[in-house]
Parts: sequence; C-alpha cells; structure tokens
Amino acid sequence: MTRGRFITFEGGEGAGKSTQLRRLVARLQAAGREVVATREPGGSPGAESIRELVLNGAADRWSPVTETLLMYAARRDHIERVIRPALDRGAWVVCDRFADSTRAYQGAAGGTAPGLISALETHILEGTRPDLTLIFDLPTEVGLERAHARAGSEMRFESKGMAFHERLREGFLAIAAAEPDRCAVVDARGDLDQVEAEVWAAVTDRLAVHA
Ligand code: Z5A
Repeated sequence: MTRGRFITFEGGEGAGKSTQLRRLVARLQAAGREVVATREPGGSPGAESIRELVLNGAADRWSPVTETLLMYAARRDHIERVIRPALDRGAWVVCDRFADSTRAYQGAAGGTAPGLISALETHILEGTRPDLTLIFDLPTEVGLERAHARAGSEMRFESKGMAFHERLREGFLAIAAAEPDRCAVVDARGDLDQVEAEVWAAVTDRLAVHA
C-alpha cells in the first residue's frame, strides 16, 4: 500500500484556510482520492478536549511554553489515532494547522525557545511531517477583520494585539523561506475562486493528484 499524502494549511487568523480546505477536499475526492479532513488543535477526541482548554479563557491564561506543551500533547494524540493510520492506509490527510502553527504562534510570536520546539518536533512528530504546506498570507488587519466578522466573538489568540499578529505573519513567511520545497505561499487577498485556483495549482504542481 502506498502511503497517502499529508497537506497542511497554515497562516494567520481569518486568512481563509478553513474555506479553502473544504474546496480542496472536494477536488481531491473528485480526483478519486480518499481524503481525511482534520484540524489542530484537535482532530481526535482527546485532542479536541485539549482544544477546549487552550483556546478559551483570558489571553494570558497559559504561558507560551505551557501552550507549546498542550499543543504537542494534542498533536501526539491526533497523529497516533488519526493522521498516521490514515496515511498508512493510503488516504490523503488535509489538516487545518499543524506544527508550523506552534513555531509561529508559540515560537516567533510568543517567544518559546526554538530549541524546545525543535526537540518536540523530533520526538513527538517522529517523521510525521507534511508533504506540502500551504501558507496563507494576508495583511494582518485584513485577516483580523475577516476573523471578527465571522466569529462574532474573540477567542484567546485573536485578542492578543496587532504586534503579536505582525510577528506571526513574519514567522510564517520565515518558515516558507526556509523550507521552499515543502511550503508554498498562497496570496490570500484574492476572491474565493482566485485563491482556490492558486491552491489547486500548488497541489497539482507538487503532488500526483489523480488516483
Ligand atoms: N494554534 C496555536 O497557537 N498553536 C498551534 O500549534 C495550533 C493552533 C495548531 C485555532 O483557531 C487557534 O489555535 C489559532 C491558532 C492557534 N488561533 N486563533 N484564534 P481556529 O481553528 O478556531 O481558527 P483559525 O485556524 O485561526 O482560523 P480562522 O480564524 O477560522 O480563519 P481561517 O480558517 O483562516 O478563515 P475562514 O474561516 O475560512 O474565513 C474567515 C472569514 O473570511 C469567513 O467569514 C470567510 O467567509 C471569509 N473569507 C474567506 N476567504 C475569503 C476571501 N478570499 N475573501 C473574502 N472573505 C473571505
């Protein structure tokens, strides 16, 4: 059995990831692929329980290091119970956020030491790394406007302030620049159909889509 492919969607708030993830899943299914659509933090029952803890409450409820550990506890459960079994049976896994979000949110924007995050990547991911990461890039203020319009209420990370979100954007762009073979930057300013076309071009350029 050929291993499936692992695609992750990353970027700041309100960049349009969830919307485009649904569109990509439909196109991959139409191309004959079994697709598992999932998200982080969360994606397995245990990880969804950790999601409740980490996303709700006051902005300073957890320190960046504690957040890093909670994200990785959730991620390990998600990998063991959902991601690895799906890839092993040949399914394609499309995940809304993954390890790059920890690098950007808790690392670049939050100040957690890069050495701690690298050690967790080595020992917790154990090689379960994306084949392709789509990094949705959008001016910070546009993303926050979209996220607020959609949510109607602020969650912990949305309330962290503009400087935090600027560091976040730079953090994601730095990851893309450091790993161009794995990452494609998607210009998220376009309308829904333009962004969908950009996503599809990146996926079909880099991965063999048709079953
Ligand atoms: N987090 C972390 O800190 N560390 C980690 O390791 C991980 C996560 C894994 C998860 O929140 C939070 O966890 C996240 C990072 C942190 N921060 N926060 N908050 P989430 O899963 O609830 O939300 P999110 O991942 O940030 O996504 P989002 O805010 O839902 O945005 P999105 O998925 O990128 O966008 P969307 O929902 O598809 O679109 C937002 C709105 O814009 C919606 O009304 C759309 O209709 C609209 N939209 C979408 N595309 C367009 C275009 N092209 N034009 C105009 N309007 C558009």
